[in-house]
Amino acid sequence: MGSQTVNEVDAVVLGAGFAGLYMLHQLRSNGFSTIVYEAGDGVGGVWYWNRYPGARCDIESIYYNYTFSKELYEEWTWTSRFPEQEEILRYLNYVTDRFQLRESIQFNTRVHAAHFDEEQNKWLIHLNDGQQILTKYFITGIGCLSAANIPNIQGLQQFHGKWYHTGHWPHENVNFKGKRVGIIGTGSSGIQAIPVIAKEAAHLTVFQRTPQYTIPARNHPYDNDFIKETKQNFETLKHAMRNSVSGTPFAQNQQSAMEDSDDRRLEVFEEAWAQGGFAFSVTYHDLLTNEQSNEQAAEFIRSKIRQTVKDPIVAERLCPTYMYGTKRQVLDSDYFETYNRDNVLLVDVKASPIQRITETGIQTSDDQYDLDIIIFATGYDGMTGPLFKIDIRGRGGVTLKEKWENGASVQTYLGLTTAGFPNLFMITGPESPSVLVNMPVAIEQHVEWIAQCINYLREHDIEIMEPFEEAEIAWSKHCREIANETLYVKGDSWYTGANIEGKPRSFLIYLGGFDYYTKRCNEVAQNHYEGFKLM
Ligand code: N01
Repeated sequence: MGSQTVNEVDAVVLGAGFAGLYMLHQLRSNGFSTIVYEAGDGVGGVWYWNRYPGARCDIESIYYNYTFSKELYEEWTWTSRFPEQEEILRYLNYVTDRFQLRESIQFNTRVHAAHFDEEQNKWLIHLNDGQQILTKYFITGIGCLSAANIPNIQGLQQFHGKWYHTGHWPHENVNFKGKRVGIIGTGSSGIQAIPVIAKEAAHLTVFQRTPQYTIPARNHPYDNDFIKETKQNFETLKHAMRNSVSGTPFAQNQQSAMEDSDDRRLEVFEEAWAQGGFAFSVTYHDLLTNEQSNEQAAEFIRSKIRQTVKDPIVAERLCPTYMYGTKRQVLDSDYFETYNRDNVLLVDVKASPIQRITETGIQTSDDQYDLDIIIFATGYDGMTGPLFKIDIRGRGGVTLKEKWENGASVQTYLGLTTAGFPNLFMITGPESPSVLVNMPVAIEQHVEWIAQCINYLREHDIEIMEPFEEAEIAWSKHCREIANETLYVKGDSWYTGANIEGKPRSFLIYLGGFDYYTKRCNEVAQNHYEGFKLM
């Protein structure tokens, strides 16, 4: 579509990542004129933006891909267990070309506002270049983690060196050779980047606020026989993933960690540790519901840190004390080992907080650290952040931010729709299973449901749909009730919004299981979209 002005389309989709690409494919296949707006100059979404050293997915590649096309699954061959950013980006470009999607994507274009016009029953979409586009269906595929959090640390503008956020990494190579690098943040991004940068930089200072429970990924190349067998089992695999709790074909042990003897539990943890990946998190069913079980997992990981890190003071600093898993589980490659290197220094910024950034580096309450490069691996304003960055207004000109009281009272129906915002669909929206499910599988389920729903509206001559308020009140209550039975809500993480200063605390992920969620969405559709006003 290039830079051509579009006056009206059936559907506008935001974002050309896993979600936007498949949504486009579905809508176009069903005969709806559709345009995707993408802020970047290429497809890929999160995999387009996150080009930091060491960036790779921590879901196994044979599961972290589309399953809607058997041919596509057979055509593409992943090279290793945990795919690198560059390989996933190549895959998404392949998909884009394979299904001729590029022609319907307008790149370098941000949507800054979307207002529902009650007279026309259409959305008026405002683009950053001043263009306006009218559309019947407005669908967001902007991910849960696309609004970068760059902490407001005094003095950043005065810094003479270079600085980067992991989620806005430059396309050109960043050269660390001979450089003194500082990295703030030890979440998934920081923990992937630290071992890689440490090998290249002259010196690396890690500014850690909260240590992490991280588990070895144990990445390895795939062998041809394994790939062949996986492709042959495509239908079984697809069925297993789409009917699972987490979007991956892993069964959770149904036992409590407290039911096993100390020796047996140790064996179970050791086996999972050796296996790597997310095996550890499914060793027992109650690691995130029973504090005693949780502590067993936590202490096991602490023991591994103490065994790995040679300096006992550094090892203690790296030992987390919060409940295991209440921040997202991290997988690493040689993370703790990196602290045995002579050129790596760990600074505990909880004990001595960062006070400001100076012309030459970072000053904490204890010391000044001279740096050439500062990396912010400081995460995202998750879930609501990407949606609130856009001025989305529904009926009566009410913004989504106002309706949801800045995040304090988010209410959705199925995590897909919200009352007062007709024909707005949010792929992996707040209160859907989203980030606690294998994302491509969660995305496919959402996209297929939305596409089927839009077909239904066309077939039945229905102009607009939006949920009844009672339906979304019930859904939100259901989400909160399940979450409150878990330890997740007790953690300070981006899951709860605790990572963003002033953000209302709220857990916005549906924890009832992807299988149950899918069943519920299907029931709603089969019952002629019960819970929705169809007009
Ligand atoms: O962000 P995070 P992330 N001063 O929020 C620290 C996905 N992901 O980009 O814990 C000092 O997890 C903060 O400290 P604290 C994945 O879902 C996946 O790493 O708030 N420190 C924390 O250590 C992941 O969970 C993959 O005390 C500050 C860190 O910054 C999500 O993205 C790879 C600070 C932020 O950690 C986000 O991960 C990468 C401050 N002012 C990401 N502000 C894979 O698939 C924040 N911090 C592998």
